[in-house]
Amino acid sequence: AKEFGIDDALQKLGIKDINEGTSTGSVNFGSGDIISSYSPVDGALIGKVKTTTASDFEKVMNSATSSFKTWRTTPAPQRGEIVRQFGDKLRELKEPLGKLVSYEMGKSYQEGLGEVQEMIDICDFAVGLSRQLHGLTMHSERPGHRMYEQYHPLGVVGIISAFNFPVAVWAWNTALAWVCGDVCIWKPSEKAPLCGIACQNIAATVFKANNLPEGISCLINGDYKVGELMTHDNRIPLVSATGSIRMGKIVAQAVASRLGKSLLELGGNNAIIVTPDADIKMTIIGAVFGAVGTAGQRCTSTRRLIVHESVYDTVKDALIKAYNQLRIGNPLDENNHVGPLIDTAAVTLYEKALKQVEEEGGKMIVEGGVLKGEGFESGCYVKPAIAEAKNDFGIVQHETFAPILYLLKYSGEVQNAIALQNGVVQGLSSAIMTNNLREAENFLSCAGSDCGIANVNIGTSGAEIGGAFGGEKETGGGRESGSDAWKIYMRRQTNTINYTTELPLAQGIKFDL
Ligand code: UN1
Repeated sequence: AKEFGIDDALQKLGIKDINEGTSTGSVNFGSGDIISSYSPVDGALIGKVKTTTASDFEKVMNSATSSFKTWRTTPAPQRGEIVRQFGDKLRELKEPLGKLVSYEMGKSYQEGLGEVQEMIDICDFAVGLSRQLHGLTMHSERPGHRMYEQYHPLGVVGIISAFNFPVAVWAWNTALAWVCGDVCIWKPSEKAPLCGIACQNIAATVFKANNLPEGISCLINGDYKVGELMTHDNRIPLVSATGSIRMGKIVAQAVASRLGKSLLELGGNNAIIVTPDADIKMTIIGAVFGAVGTAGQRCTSTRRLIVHESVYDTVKDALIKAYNQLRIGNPLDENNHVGPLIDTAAVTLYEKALKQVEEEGGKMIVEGGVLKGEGFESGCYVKPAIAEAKNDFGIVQHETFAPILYLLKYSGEVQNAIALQNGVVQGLSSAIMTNNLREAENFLSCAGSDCGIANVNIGTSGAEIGGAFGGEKETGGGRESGSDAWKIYMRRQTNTINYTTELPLAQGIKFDL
């Protein structure tokens, strides 16, 4: 890692001590066990982080609730100005942070930079939004009355994020929540805790420079038990969680049992439909990036290709050719396309999935396997694989967080492909490759894709921040990032004001004293 400047990056991000347990600022009160973060790139220890105990959490909560009192009364455009400064710091630190993301998580350096760019983009979006937290005005049915609605800050927002987007998903939530006047407590994935420390350091610098309490941004560390401190705590009105469907069901039930709100962004099982009219060159780029980018560890990764029988062999041959050209290796080396999986546990799940697809009758057309030898010492590097399969295979119905692509065939009308695409429990992202307007519009219609994201002539991954991001069914129904996703971070209040000397009742009710 040395030759790629990791030491320098860590230093720029304020991560100094790899042995003592890295702690930062005043709001990381960790005094619990230590998590060691190892890089999947080379297996080396990057740093150690102290976890948050229940009593540490009380201190964090106190810091968050007292900071909320200051922050909620700071005018929204001024809150936007703080987010603008935060975005500027991210611009300054884009390279070291992108590098840390790449080294701790394993995605390519280009994708690491792209992730930081998403953070910058959402900051810009949030700055504009800070002057546009609009409510509606209504016409009262009573004379001399005015009715309107306003959005107030909600309170402490809990954020639970996953290892695969260790910094961007936090930023989508926190940048919006901050301009909305909320304070945030973030539990990053225990698989990428240093990314959390780095972001907290950046946020803390900005709050300090503006004489604002650091508790507007709080960090807690640890596994699901630390997350449970948030899901069960009724001082946290909203918990935003990104991760597996299994995790989402537990979070949703815990938060619902105290009638809190949750924003869930869970698994995907995303497909690209390739119709007879598809541009094959575009299809291959979109499908290969979607399937092997981030080593298949995006919730928007392409897991299924649903190909019309008339172009099936052409697509199959082009895919095999493209996969043969993939270079797998150190993601910091920009010559490589595919980096490692997050850890060896993920490698085991990948191997199990490959075994299962064959047991269910699938046929490998690009063989997988775990890479060994020089450069692959971490044991986390695997070969992207493609299997011909059927949609109703158990393994095809399941989201395996690895670069395995299932090739499915359809015949007849586009509706048959749409039925396959919708025939899974997940509903995050979907795409169709076609130059046929009738097929495209069918896919986008109410009888078309049932996903939160439906693209035409674009793959399933790589969404821009300007749209609302999330999905239906077991993907959890939440929407983050752009459009009007901000509304969930605020509480809505309806106000009716009477400026007469009479007190008429609504619905014309007579009540004379
Ligand atoms: C995720 O995998 O949790 O659309 C988020 C994309 C990225 C975000 C993915 N912008 O692929």
